[in-house]
Amino acid sequence: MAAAQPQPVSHQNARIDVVVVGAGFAGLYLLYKLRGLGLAVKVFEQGGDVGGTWYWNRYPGARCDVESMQYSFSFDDKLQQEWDWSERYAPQPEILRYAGHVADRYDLRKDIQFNTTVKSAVFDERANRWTVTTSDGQATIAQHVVLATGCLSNARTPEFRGMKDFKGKVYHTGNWPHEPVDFTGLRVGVIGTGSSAIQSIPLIAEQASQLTVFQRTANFSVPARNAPLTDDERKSFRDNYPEIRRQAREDFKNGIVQPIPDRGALDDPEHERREKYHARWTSGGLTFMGVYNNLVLDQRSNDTAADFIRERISEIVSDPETARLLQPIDHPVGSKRICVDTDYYATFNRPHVTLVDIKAHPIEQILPYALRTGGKDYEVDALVLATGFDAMTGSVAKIDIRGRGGQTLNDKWSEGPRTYLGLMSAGFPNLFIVTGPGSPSVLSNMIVSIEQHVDWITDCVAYMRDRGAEVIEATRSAEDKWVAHVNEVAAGTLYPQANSWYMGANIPGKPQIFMPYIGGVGVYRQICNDIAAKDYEGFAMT
Ligand code: FAD
Ligand code: N01
Repeated sequence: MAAAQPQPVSHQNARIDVVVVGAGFAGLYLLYKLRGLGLAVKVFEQGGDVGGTWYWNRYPGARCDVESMQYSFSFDDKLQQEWDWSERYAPQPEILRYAGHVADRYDLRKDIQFNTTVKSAVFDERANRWTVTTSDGQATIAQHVVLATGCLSNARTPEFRGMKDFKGKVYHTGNWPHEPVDFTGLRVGVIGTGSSAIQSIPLIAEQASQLTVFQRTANFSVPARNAPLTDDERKSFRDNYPEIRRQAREDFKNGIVQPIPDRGALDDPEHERREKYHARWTSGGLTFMGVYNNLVLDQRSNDTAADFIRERISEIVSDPETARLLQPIDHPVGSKRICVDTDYYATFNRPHVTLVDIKAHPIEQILPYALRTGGKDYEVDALVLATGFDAMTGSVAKIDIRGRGGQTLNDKWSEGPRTYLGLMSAGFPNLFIVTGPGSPSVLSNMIVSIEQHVDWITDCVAYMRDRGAEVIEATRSAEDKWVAHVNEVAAGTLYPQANSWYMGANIPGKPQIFMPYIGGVGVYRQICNDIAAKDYEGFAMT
């Protein structure tokens, strides 16, 4: 069957080698690297500027939870030596400024078309070219397409009965207005208690006259202990960057350099274990999960960490019933991404902050100025939806992608995403994905994973050019083996026990498959490098 052809209004771009979709960190680095090969690259970005995640998520308190000295590009030593991060975890405006600085520094904007959504990409098997159509009605023909569309870029608004009747303002954390939002004097309702909610709730509580938090599932959160970075701290990173970056790429499963003892939680007597948990709780941040090397592998070990956090919650929160509700009981700690907060639990001690359990009593209806649950109406003037994303596949699925024989990627992935290495999907030649399902991606410091994928893709394109190859495609057998491996590794951990967005469980009807690869960034990098060294084993190149 011939591939379906799009109906473009007009053609543009006489010769484009690579179309990149998205101008977050992945898109920016892709443009920089591919341009370095002398290729003609066109980036389409639906937002009005670069930055991706940091362009869209402008809610109060938004900041990274991987320390900024590590959550930053490593590809240019001058860049990492010159950029000054102000805090241990930079706030969103600063990360956005950094993305803008990267774009300006390497003169990237001239090849990025903003406010333009990629609608479809159709592969023409005779010409071996993709036709990419965009929201401005244009079609662009390119040899390669790279989806740098982001894993957490498709904000999800659940359907609540009566939502359209609500008379107040509604905000989604993942698509926050550019102008400041002032909640002073307002009764605010927040739906959700994931990372976005946990970062924003303490700040919304500063302004709101009444804050009601609607919680379906309690989450584990550890204190960030954010603080300004001192010159000495910055210098210590900068002086040691070559080794720190090497370790992040090779030695640490999640691409974050941190002390990880070579022992499991049950190898220590209880009092030592508690001391260690206390030490990490006091130093703050995601590294809490690195106290022991088996917390996501062994249930009993995990229980010790979960119990420790639950104890801290009951210590911080004065009202016993609120403390009980805030204690997660239905998933192992770390099987959903652990949250990192500043004063989250203590916020519930404020007299104007209320926690409502919508697991026991799901939201029944939204009324013009209230939210009804458990037969009771909670009055609100504004609603904040901190309800997350259609993660990992959501933004890809919104593009009508047609590969060989006109098959759509959505059809192929109808029972869950299938990729080889998270980088390509069989039947979709010359279409690459950055941090796609089947790669370490969201389980890692994403900039480490983005740089690794972009380097691999760029090397692959250069290899093809050097050999005069036109087409690269994952083989079905290599893909099948990889998917089986990804599932097998996941099954040996506690991750699949949680109803997480890693599993697609937050989207009604989405197939439930653990999407990222848990093998770790170092192991994964080695696998990718070995495959490239074996002339791209598992890929067909013609
Ligand atoms: P994105 O930044 O999501 O960029 C993708 C871009 O593609 C978006 O701008 C989007 O508009 C565009 N796009 C999508 N579809 C289309 C289309 N069809 N047409 C045109 N454009 C399109 N990761 C960490 O490692 N550490 C952290 O501390 C951390 N903090 C985070 C905090 C928040 C609030 C969120 C939501 C995520 C966080 N992440 C973190 C994950 C974060 O998404 C990545 O670190 C990283 O920013 C992803 O970059 P990206 O370029 O791959 O994707
Ligand atoms: O989204 P989430 P997020 N009715 O999916 C609830 C990164 N990030 O934006 O758990 C009622 O985690 C849902 O409840 P439940 C990070 O990787 C990082 O907060 O499904 N409630 C949950 O409580 C993170 O993991 C930072 O029962 C509904 C919440 O909404 C990822 O982005 C900051 C509902 C969604 O939580 C996503 O985080 C922010 C419904 N119909 C984000 N639907 C950092 O700190 C959903 N919920 C760096």
